[in-house]
Amino acid sequence: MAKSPKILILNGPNLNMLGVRETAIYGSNTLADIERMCTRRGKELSLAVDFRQSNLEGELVTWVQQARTNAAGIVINPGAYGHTSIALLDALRMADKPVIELHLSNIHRREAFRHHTYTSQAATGIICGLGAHGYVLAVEAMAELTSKKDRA
Ligand code: CA2
Repeated sequence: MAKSPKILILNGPNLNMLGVRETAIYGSNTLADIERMCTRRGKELSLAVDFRQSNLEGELVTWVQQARTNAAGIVINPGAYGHTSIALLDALRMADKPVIELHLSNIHRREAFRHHTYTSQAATGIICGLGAHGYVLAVEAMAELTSKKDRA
């Protein structure tokens, strides 16, 4: 049987705290709950899901670099690094893969400093404000985007 193509789902700083605090903004699902939702939907769509979180900018950059050769597409919730990190933007630009930027909250309804993200300049598409369900939508969009290109 053919191997399922893999998508990388990256989560930036503090997202390991989901479901513990600030549930009014980010919902009550934990990151482990969201990983299960993505893995399940991925299986239904014949996509393997590699789901990771880091609080370290450099580690996220390294994982994006590695995706050049070992993933068919990247979904990233960059957390606050989306608003600050040119390094992450550069890495995503180099990836040469479909990239979906995702935020649980609607960053455009929040403080002005959250309205701009550097990383969105490298994104094929952006999902925000739909909570944990946004991740499932991102997996579905990735199935479509990666079916059109060579898949890793
Ligand atoms: O809405 C999103 O997904 C964000 O990427 C979340 C980031 C925030 O800086 C972005 O502006 C929007 C923050 C993640 C922090 O997550 C926490 C979870 C629970 C408790 C505290 C923080």
